[in-house]
Amino acid sequence: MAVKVYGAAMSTATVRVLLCLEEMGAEYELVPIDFSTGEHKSPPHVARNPFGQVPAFEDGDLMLFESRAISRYVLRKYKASGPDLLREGSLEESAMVDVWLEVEAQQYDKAISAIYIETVIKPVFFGGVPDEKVVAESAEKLGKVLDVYEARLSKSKYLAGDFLSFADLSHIPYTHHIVAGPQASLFESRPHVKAWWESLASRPAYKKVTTGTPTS
Ligand code: GS8
Repeated sequence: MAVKVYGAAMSTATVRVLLCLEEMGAEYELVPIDFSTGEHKSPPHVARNPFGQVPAFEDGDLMLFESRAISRYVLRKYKASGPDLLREGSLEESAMVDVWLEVEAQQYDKAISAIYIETVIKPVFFGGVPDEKVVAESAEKLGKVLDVYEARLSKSKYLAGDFLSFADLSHIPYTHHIVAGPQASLFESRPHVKAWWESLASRPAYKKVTTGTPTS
């Protein structure tokens, strides 16, 4: 039986999980959750994700939430059929994957998500206008994070080392939107970050998952 992802195409956390499923060539069903009717806060969905958020994930009797934890489960479950994105065969390499996944979740996500909410979610889904002060402050924060990435990526091809890992893939969902908007120069002006992004964006899994999303 195929695993199920309860989510939405505009949800960056849902996209994180779908990218991993596609990378591993897994069979899955995407069950759409309709935010416009508040389905994410409905009792059946809250039973799947107690925070009333997407994604939620079902594999038989196992129910999971939190996109990074779901993604790790997917990468372990299907490890025989796709790239080795967690590097669990090496203590050192898997530790570096963990380091850069933490950086993504604790530094990158915080800065870039605010830009995404202001410049994509607000205007596209709520007909609102971006708060330019929030955008400018977040762009400055993101620039400082990307300076660290530029230095790191001048020493290794990918974040955790000279191998693609989940730490890289986990950046795709927000970056996909921001490189298509007014903040694209944050990426284009840093040559190693630019090359890293181009390498991620050339992956078939990226193309498959992001084609057809609202702002692609
Ligand atoms: C974040 C989930 C989340 O914010 C994860 O799964 O990684 N740390 C969690 N989901 C948003 C959609 S963006 O992907 C969501 O469901 N928002 C609705 C809400 O909070 O009410």
